[in-house]
Amino acid sequence: MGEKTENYVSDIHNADYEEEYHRILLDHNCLIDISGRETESLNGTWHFCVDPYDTCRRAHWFREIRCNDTGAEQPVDWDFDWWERTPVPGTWNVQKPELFWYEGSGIYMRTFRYVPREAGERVFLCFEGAAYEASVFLNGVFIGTHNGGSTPFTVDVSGAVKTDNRLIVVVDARRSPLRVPMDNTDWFNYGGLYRDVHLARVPNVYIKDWFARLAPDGTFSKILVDVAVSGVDGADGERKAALAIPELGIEEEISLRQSAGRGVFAVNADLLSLWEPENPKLYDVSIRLLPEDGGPGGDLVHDRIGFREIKIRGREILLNGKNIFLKGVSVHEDHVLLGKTTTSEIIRETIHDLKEMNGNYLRLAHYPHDRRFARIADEEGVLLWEEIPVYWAIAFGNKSVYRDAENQLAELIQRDRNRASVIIWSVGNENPDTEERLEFMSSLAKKARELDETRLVSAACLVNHTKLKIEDRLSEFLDIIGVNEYYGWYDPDFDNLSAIFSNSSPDKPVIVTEFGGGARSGQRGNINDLFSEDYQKALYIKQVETFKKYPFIAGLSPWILYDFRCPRRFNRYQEGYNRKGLIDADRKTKKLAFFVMQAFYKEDSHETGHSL
Ligand code: GCB
Repeated sequence: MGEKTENYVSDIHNADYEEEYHRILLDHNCLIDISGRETESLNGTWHFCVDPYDTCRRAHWFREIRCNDTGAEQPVDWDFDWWERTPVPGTWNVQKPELFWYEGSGIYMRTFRYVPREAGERVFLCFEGAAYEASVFLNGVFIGTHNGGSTPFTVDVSGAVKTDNRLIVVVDARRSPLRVPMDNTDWFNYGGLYRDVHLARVPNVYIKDWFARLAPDGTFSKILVDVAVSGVDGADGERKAALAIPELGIEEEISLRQSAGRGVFAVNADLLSLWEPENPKLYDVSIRLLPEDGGPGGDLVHDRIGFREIKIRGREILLNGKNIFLKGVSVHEDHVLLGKTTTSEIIRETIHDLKEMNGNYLRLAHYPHDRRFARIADEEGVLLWEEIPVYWAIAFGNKSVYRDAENQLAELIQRDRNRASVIIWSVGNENPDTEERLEFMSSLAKKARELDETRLVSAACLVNHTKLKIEDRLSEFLDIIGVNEYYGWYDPDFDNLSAIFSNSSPDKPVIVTEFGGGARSGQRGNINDLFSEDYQKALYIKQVETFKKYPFIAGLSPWILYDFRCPRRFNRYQEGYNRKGLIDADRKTKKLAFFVMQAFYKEDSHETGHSL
């Protein structure tokens, strides 16, 4: 805060106004599990206004105070109910042409009615994603701020909610070197309240979080379920929680010491049918918190959950004890009409395209995609790599940047750890091999294991171009080494690719997390014409022929399934898009290289040396 002179006016002289909104941070500690609950949607049309100077937060517009202390009406600069309407979920960039390049703050406002159903119920507002920083205000009161553009956050508004409510959310989409991702990315910076918003009601004592998985003990028949209860009162009483998986005949009660509010179910499930791509078996699983008097009611969460084991053995990836080759492709969350907003239909179409390519695996790059993705992948039997946007040159030396990254990782893991489809947590992409980065990303890898001991940890790394070798000090901390390489594109000397693989003897599986080249859909030519489909096809043929020779390659996710918007790409073929897609940005028109991957993924294991 600057010096308060006699002519000080807080709204215009307080240069540190943001401090006030960073005092209550909504992070993974505030998250509650909402995927297993009935929620009420707050989607629809909200009022919206751009706020390039962040005046709503600087000048406290959200208080909606029209009169000064003496009661005189003031010439206020806001008019929430008059402002235009915009869809939520929605990113402002695609609502109208003049907002396409807008990267500042935006103010969203809606009203809603709330009528309590049960005495003592708690009320949460749940946001699936707001890019990048979001400050939430309810009925004129600041509730909290969340950082990170792709993970969910929830906020307890039990003390602030009324019958008629005014909800204001300021979303700040500025790019900054101190954010995760930082200001330079190879994708479009969509802003806004672009994912679902819900209201959730829970009893005063409620299940905050739960984690159900197959015990990683190689028996394939033991299920572990952690449960964390919140809102417990009375320090030393006992509460019981009951787990039910009817199809497996499982009904189990455990006692939770209220002071800790945590417990673990460990149950035998001899009849378990394991989840796998060919048989994505899901079970109805529920947990009920039994009321103290042992009667009916009590908080209940339920979900459809698959059980499987993912491990590595030497250079192999084992799913349920069997070697599996990850036949994948990378994909961004980007849509010509909707931007970063997605729908269940779009997700299903994406999975359909993967399956048409004979694939079984998707790399969801470069940030957590919509919650529904993993849920649908669970149903469809698709394996997933999920990633946080620790991309390129993050401010690795900065402690608050680390906290932001670690929190995004924790929010992602808490959101998706009940999803069998997710097999890999990625802690980043293409980062320079410096000391600071090693410290930062190895800590993230440790954190991922601490939060979830049942999945593999990886990162998409660069190769050592000088030594022509797979070499990155981070690999010591990973289960799988991800390798991005662009031989035949950014690195024209294709022979170097074989040199890199021949010079390397990794002690763990390698996934080629990226390779590829640009092609404008419909642009034909010969195999030397950059940006033609023919060039891209020839490049893919050479790449897959090379991969066949190296059995330590346990999976592939070429770059990328669909062309996507990118404000760094403006040549005549690109016109604002990264054109490395195997399918055009229309998500329909397949390029020739698509069929190269389709044929490669169809091949038999003994021909390739891989367990395809
Ligand atoms: C990469 C990045 C990816 C880019 C891609 C490209 O290595 O990981 O985000 O979009 O290259 O097209 O250059």
